[in-house]
Amino acid sequence: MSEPVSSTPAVSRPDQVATHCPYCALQCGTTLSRERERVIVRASDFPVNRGGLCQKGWTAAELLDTPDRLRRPLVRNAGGELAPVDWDTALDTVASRVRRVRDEHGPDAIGVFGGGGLTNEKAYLLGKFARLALGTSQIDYNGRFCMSSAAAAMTAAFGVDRGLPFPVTDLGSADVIMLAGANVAETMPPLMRHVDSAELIVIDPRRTATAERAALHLQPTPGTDLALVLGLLHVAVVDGWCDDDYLRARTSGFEAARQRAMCWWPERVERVTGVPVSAQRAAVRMLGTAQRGYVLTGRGVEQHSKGVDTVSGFINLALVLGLPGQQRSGFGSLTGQGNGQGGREHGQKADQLPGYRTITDSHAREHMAAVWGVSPGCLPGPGRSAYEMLDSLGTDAGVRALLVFGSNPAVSAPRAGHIVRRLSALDFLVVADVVCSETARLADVVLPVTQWAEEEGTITNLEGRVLRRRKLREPPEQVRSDLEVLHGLALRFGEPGDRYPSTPCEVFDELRRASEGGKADYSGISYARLDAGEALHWPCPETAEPHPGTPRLFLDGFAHPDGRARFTAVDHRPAAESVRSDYPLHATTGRVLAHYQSGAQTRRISELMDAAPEAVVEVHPETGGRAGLRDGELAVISSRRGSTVARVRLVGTMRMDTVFLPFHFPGAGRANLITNPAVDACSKMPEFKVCAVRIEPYHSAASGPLAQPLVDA
Ligand SMILES: Nc1nc2c(c(=O)[nH]1)N[C@H]1C(S)=C(S)[C@@H](COP(=O)(O)OP(=O)(O)OC[C@H]3O[C@@H](n4cnc5c(=O)[nH]c(N)nc54)[C@H](O)[C@@H]3O)O[C@H]1N2
Ligand SMILES: Nc1nc2c(c(=O)[nH]1)N[C@H]1C(S)=C(S)[C@@H](COP(=O)(O)OP(=O)(O)OC[C@H]3O[C@@H](n4cnc5c(=O)[nH]c(N)nc54)[C@H](O)[C@@H]3O)O[C@H]1N2
Ligand code: SF4
Ligand SMILES: [Mo]
Repeated sequence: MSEPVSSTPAVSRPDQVATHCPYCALQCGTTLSRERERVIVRASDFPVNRGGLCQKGWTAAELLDTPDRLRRPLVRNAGGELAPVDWDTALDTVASRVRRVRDEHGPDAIGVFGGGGLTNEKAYLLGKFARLALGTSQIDYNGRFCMSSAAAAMTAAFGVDRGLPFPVTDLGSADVIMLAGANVAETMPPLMRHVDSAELIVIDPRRTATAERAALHLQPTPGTDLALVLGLLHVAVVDGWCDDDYLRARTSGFEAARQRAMCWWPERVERVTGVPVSAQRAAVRMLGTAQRGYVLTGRGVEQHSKGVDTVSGFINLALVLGLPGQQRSGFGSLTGQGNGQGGREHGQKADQLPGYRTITDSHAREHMAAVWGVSPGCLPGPGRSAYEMLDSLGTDAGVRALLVFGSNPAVSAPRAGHIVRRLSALDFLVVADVVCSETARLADVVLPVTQWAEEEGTITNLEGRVLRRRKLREPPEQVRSDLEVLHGLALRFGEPGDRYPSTPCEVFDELRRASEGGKADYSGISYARLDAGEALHWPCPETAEPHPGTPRLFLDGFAHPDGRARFTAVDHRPAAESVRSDYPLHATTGRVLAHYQSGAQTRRISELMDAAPEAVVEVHPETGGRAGLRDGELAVISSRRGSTVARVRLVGTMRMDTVFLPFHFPGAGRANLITNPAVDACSKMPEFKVCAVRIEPYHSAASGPLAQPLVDA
């Protein structure tokens, strides 16, 4: 059934355009206008945000003209400085240096690192460029750090992975919503409008702004969600909340999952997680009695070395209660980046080809080879995952020349100190960005690219709806789009120019064909339909009558051959790193309202810097007291991988065994100096959300490398 036509009209006035926020996956609808010399952002009445925006959204235009915006290509000169050059010089330098690496070490010595903020067109062309023009298997992207655990678990359970298999607006009719490891009040504030009328069950070690709004807050030890959700499944079975008809008709594999859960009786779960038995029972009762219940996961439960199994645990719980694939209930994972959904469908992931196809599948290879006009044998196989690729940089068998489009791993990758050393060990580093990010500062060539309000394209939001990004104004003179950059580079690698179109609409038309017949089928979607205001959720195949798109997946069956959702039998295990006497506390990391990701964009916006100027660490007052810390003073937080500096914020609702650090800050304030790069064996997601640390006052710990606290380095 098609959703009502909604409000993303195309351009209505020359100085005004309907588009979407440049940041998170909610993709709030905005209207941009030029008023005198300024660009003004206003919220539009788009279904996901209904006239609301968060602080990041309404201040986004400031980045367009940030004083240190990149306006010329830069090449590192003999003196070691990044100096402005013309585009031909920059692109020729990239081509000759990359070719040299390829000649000496083979195509797999070239790596490409993409981003979930890139439009669908950019993500698609980047994957094609890597595999055809460079001939490398070594391409992955920052979405590996974001949605990979949820994607793997949802694919296993449902046969297809779309973050929300239903529109956001469906949440408005929910009576109970479980938010497991998601702090939407800070990470997607306008989403709160949709969940406000429901009773919330929030699972988070911290009492977040979201937890404040909850009817029930479960506050587990970081890294114990799998035990917790096994306990919830146990309670659901024992207390009689199973939907037996649903289990029989729509699922398979329940018995094995049930048996595992039977070993996780509530008292045992309380000992492991710290969540009282009564709270476990209350949570299951709330969801069990709900007429319209939803279970949603976020990065809090996913960014672990057992992230996939943990998400599978939450899916098992949702299945036993009969929620997924129903009109008025469901399971989903909240996609993170602007194009976090589309970014994982079009082939910038190490193991994927466009249309959400698997690169090792011979039919998929044949299909893509035909679209690209090459033989299937030309297509490389799967490459390394994001952390594995970064860890290999500059090593003998690893990647020696790297091209980064749309990520800032010097700040956002786990064990960032090590990753900066690896980036520095490369023979050659190229970064395309809008500002000179911490990663760009390490590069040999920096390519200045257009920003959201200066380009056209499409984005797929957290509900699988394809949206149009539209252009308000021309970019600065010497700035090119990522598509133009890829086109220019491909020519220099001897590729025919028409294989790399540089207009978004042409790329999209090719992407449609590439996706045809794949899981994420976009073939029935066109710029014309989107510009007419149609709400199109994939899959949307090309059919004789225009296909209405698929706002709700799985209503008639799950995407496995037998139409059933699959339970996965999972069991709990401890975090990759346990606390011990010299590192007695758990550290977890995440986000604050005012900043986005590595902060490359939001640290340049004055209102956001006023709101959150520097790295902080949240600590329970008693824990702080024992460590000799005072509110507002600097502390050093150390793990086996390194130390970071942050200003102490004593928070009475913190667990006494846990500290929290946002990861948005650079230099010595990088939370990722301490994080654990242990990855999930299946998804290769790093364990951002738990590691063992100690905390001490800055003045008693500082020496050498920490001499300049909180200063960008
Ligand atoms: N303001 C802001 N909004 C954003 C972003 C941003 O950078 N800033 N980024 C966007 C992106 S890419 C993403 S992926 C999303 C992420 O959105 P969220 O998943 O909501 O964000 P996080 O803050 O990473 O993690 C959510 C919560 O997990 C909790 N947590 C930590 N460890 C554990 C644990 O072991 N178990 C449980 N149950 N919870 C735990 C943290 O305390 C935190 O409150 O946000 C998007 N929106
Ligand atoms: N400790 C810890 N670390 C984390 C996380 C955590 O919770 N804790 N979360 C992880 C998650 S979920 C994510 S998504 C990652 C994100 O971390 P990053 O990948 O570093 O994300 P961004 O800061 O958004 O980096 C995007 C970069 O690309 C630039 N850019 C923006 N748009 C474009 C474009 O169209 N083209 C090009 N070429 N460049 C562009 C921006 O200026 C910026 O420098 O961080 C991960 N790291
Ligand atoms: S919630 Fe996300 S999309 Fe909406 S304004 Fe904030 S950052 Fe932008
Ligand atoms: Mo993310």
